[in-house]
Amino acid sequence: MELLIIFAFLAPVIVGVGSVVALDRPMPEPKVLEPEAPTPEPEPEPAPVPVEAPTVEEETVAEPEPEPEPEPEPEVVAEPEVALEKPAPAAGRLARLRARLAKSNNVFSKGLLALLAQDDIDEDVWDEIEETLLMSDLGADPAMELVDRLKERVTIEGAQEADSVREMLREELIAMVDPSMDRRLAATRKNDKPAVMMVVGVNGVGKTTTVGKLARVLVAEERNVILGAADTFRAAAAEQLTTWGERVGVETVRSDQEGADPASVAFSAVEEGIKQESDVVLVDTAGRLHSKANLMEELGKVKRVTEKQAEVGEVLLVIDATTGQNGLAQAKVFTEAVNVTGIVLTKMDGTAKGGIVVAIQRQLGVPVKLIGLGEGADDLAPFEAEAFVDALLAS
Ligand SMILES: Nc1nc2c(ncn2[C@@H]2O[C@H](COP(=O)(O)OP(=O)(O)OP(=O)(O)O)[C@@H](O)[C@H]2O)c(=O)[nH]1
Ligand SMILES: [Mg+2]
Repeated sequence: MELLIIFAFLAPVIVGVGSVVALDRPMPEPKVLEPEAPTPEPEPEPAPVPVEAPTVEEETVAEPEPEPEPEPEPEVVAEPEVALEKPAPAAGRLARLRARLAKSNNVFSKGLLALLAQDDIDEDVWDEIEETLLMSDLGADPAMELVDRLKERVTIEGAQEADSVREMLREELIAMVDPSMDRRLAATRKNDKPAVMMVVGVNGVGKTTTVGKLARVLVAEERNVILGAADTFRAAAAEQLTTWGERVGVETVRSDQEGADPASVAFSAVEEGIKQESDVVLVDTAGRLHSKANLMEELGKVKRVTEKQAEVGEVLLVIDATTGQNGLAQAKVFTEAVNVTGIVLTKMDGTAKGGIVVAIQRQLGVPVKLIGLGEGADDLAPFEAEAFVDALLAS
């Protein structure tokens, strides 16, 4: 059973990544090797260096003078490898973490159910129901639609016991979240090359954390993963990513130079992935403001250049769920700059409202594929419509 779910989550390619991927490619330029500006010479060991050595060690080695007596260089090198973490499998995480979600969402489990369970629901009550739905970040159109559907059912089926009202609401919410959307991740090699995923979004939404958590999910599925630190904006960003990777024995390709061309780093990461016959290359990018046209353009370039190596089968747009409807306008610009194939909604463990899932999918036309439910390393869950709604309705 567990295995089946895991399979469903990561099976895309076997069944039909073709279709997942076919939608998005706006056909990059012909497959010439030489990327436009960035990678002047891909072959003679380009600037981005595959990282392995912890800085600590390098410092010890670089020490010019005879080593100070207290610390002989103990083989710290071996330590990280021995201490590799074993990430938890992803299957069923949403159900397991449901309490985190329900915490901030009692709008559904309390407010709405109480209103619907009344014997006589008059127009005022329906207005109140609609308001409650709006407060859940569902968005105006879906809220109205849901009220209409509930009205229709209450009219036909009459007043109901609390349990049947809950069931009715559950069914309608699941329909709104849309269980038919394809939420599988393209995480399997294709055309003899790694599956490449890019993670994009505005500043601080949780991109790097998501890449780190996702790498763990993939490692738990025994996939070989390479990380690409294409956030060259801050030196700390590559370090942050490298740390995530090291915890589970995953290598990070990064540049030594701050401000290096992100497209070049992404290119090299995929190059390395091809060389190592990795299953997946995960590329982290710098946070950027949707209103900065040049930065949005840069994102398009990172993708185009990366695709000179291998198709980018998945572009995950990370959205901080607590920003509610505001996050949506930003998101729209991203979908225009790159072909977004999936949404990762982070910080759903905070004050976020569950309705945001529906609003995002409706407005962007892209499925929510993963949700972040905490800062813990394994607090990233594959999105499942039914488990999600059950969590919303749990009291
Ligand atoms: N509570 C909670 N915190 C999260 C979640 N995902 C990420 N965070 C936190 O959000 C903060 C920012 O995360 P990062 O991964 O650095 O965000 P980023 O998008 O890479 O940031 P930039 O690269 O600076 O744009 C960190 O403190 C994370 O721990 C989540 O699902 N829940
Ligand atoms: Mg980051």
